[in-house]
Amino acid sequence: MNIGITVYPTYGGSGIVGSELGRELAERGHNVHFISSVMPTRVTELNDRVHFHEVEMMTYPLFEHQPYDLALATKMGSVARAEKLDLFHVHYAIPHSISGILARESIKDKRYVPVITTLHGTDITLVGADRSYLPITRYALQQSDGVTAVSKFLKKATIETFDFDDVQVIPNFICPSHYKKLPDSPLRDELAPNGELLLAHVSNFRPVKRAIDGVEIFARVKAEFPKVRLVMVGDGPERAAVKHRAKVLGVETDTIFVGKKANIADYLGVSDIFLLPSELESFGLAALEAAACELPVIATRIGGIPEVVNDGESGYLSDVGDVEKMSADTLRLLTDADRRLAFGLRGREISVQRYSTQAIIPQYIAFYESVLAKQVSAATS
Ligand code: GMT
Repeated sequence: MNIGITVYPTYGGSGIVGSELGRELAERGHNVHFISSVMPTRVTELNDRVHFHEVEMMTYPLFEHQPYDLALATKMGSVARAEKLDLFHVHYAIPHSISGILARESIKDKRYVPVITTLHGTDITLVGADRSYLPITRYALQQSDGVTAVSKFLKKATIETFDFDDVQVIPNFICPSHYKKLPDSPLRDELAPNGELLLAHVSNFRPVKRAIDGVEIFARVKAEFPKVRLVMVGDGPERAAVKHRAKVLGVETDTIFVGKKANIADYLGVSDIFLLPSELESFGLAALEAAACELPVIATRIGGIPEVVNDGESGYLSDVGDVEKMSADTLRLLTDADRRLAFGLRGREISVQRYSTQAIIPQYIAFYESVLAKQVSAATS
């Protein structure tokens, strides 16, 4: 198949999922065309099967805001015709879905290119549900030729908010040979030079991630179990506030901020426990990546997290903001190596069985085929 993929290229889990899906599809013999404003950060290699088409934007003084959605639609249409695309797969409904529909309609007398929309979370739960975007998001869902959501939670939210239920759940995925424990990595000694145990947090430091709760947990844990450090991976608006809180709590020297990293697996592979105290996660890709690296996950019982983390088996779940319980759970795992290792192994087992590329990529391919088959039968009936 010739597949056009559109993602937010630099920010967030939806861009990671769309980019890695493209790479996996190319490895399975499909031709993938990424269409976005810049090359997605996770697309590290272009080759015979992986192509990138930059959306060019004309700037004009009249435009207070540049109409990216129109430029994207134009590019999608022209790439579809030039590369004979079989389908568009857009990640995150706003505005990618609308741009795809516009592209499809603008070229349909030459070629009908169906639009598949994958919902990732805030495109439904926050942004899409806001009054300013709700009607157009509902229209995007209704007009898409196929809609998938990354968790059962998100499908339920889509039904409740948009009264739209034609959604197939295809969960996020990890490549098990990439996300794994790295027992011999020298990075471990760099981060924990005195044999400390290592807590990890990975996020974009937006308020929804509650990264401050991460240092609150760390400070409580460290008071009882001093031989521990915390590595914070990523960057975003709350990083300075988190750093400040670590200072106030007296744990700044053992809280290591490493910033944005291209390869998160390097850090997860050498850590011991993962902290994800988010207010909202429709899936929690970072929790899956951590579990695949055998890290027990301390997280909140929200959104799609309980679909990824088995409470009491591969991690512990708590109410949002309950840093006392999250600290007690972390301590329990720090002081009981057998339990920590058993939770890690169970997390790895769940990740590989349910969420490996081998399990999930065929579901996307089958979904594409079902959408294309519907098109053929509609055209011949
Ligand atoms: O967080 C967002 O605003 C959007 C989105 C993104 O692009 O990162 O995040 C969502 O998609 C991820 C990939 O499917 C999920 O793992 C995240 O849980 C989800 N974020 C939220 O629901 C807040």
